[in-house]
Amino acid sequence: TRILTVGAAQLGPIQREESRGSAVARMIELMRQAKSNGCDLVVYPEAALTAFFPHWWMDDDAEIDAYFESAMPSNETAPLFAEAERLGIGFHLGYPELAFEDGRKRRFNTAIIVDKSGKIVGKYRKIHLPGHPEHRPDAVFQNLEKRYFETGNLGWPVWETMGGRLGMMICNDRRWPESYRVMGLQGVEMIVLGYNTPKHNPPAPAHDRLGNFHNQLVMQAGAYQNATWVVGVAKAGLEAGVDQIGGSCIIAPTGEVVAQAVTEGDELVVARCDLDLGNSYKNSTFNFARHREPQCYGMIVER
Ligand code: CDT
Repeated sequence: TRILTVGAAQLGPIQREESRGSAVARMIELMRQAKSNGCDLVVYPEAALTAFFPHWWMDDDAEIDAYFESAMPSNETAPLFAEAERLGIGFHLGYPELAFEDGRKRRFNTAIIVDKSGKIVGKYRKIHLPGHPEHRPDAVFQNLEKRYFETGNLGWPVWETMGGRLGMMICNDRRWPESYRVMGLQGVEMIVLGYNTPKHNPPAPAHDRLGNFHNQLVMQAGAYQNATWVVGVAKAGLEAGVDQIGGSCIIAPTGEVVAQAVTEGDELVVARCDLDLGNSYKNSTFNFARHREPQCYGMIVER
């Protein structure tokens, strides 16, 4: 057995007027709880430092950029890195990233893995961006990720760190089997992800009653079908007028939920994860080399 003890650090709402410093202080409190619960790694939500701004329309470039980080660590997140290093605990953090690449400013919905020495060992940029680029003034809230972010350009690598093979995805990525499978093909042992998922889906309100079910359904299926742990962490509760699901959970390679949040506030959920638990699946039912038939899967990448 190879045990990686993980803390899913769910955050309750962060209101528009709350500073990043205040959000980071809440995250440090959860990090300390994680350490005292024996965690090696603490996992924070998507875009964890502010209210989830794709839920409202902004025209002004400077106003948009103010929600992004152009350096990591930034001044406001430096205390989180320092505390992690002091405690000797790794963490996963989602944040909007302002990059200067290919001679222009680019915006991504990004996440990182930081190891126990405080070093950034992996970076991922969200690939499946939900929502719409145009203003929908009649909707009760916006879902403007297609306006504020570009499609991620880093693929889905996996990283050997903290004794395991770890990968990342972000929120909407978890609904797509391809996200898991690309990492599954690299032998991933734990996928960490954060999410901001409204309870109400304006284009399809009939789905609203199924939000928590679908959240769990996709992560459990992804975990089992790829013989990997999945750690999904919410920013939950009523934030800037948008009510978001909680349900942060840690899912085993068996597909079973082993720990789950019971509130919609700041809450730490802990599990001792045996990274070898997926081996019997990787060697039998999901022995990809033996049982996959990729010559039949072409349509998946052709359209
Ligand atoms: N942040 C994010 O990706 N949220 C989306 C909302 C889409 S509504 C089905 C999600 O997939 O949870």
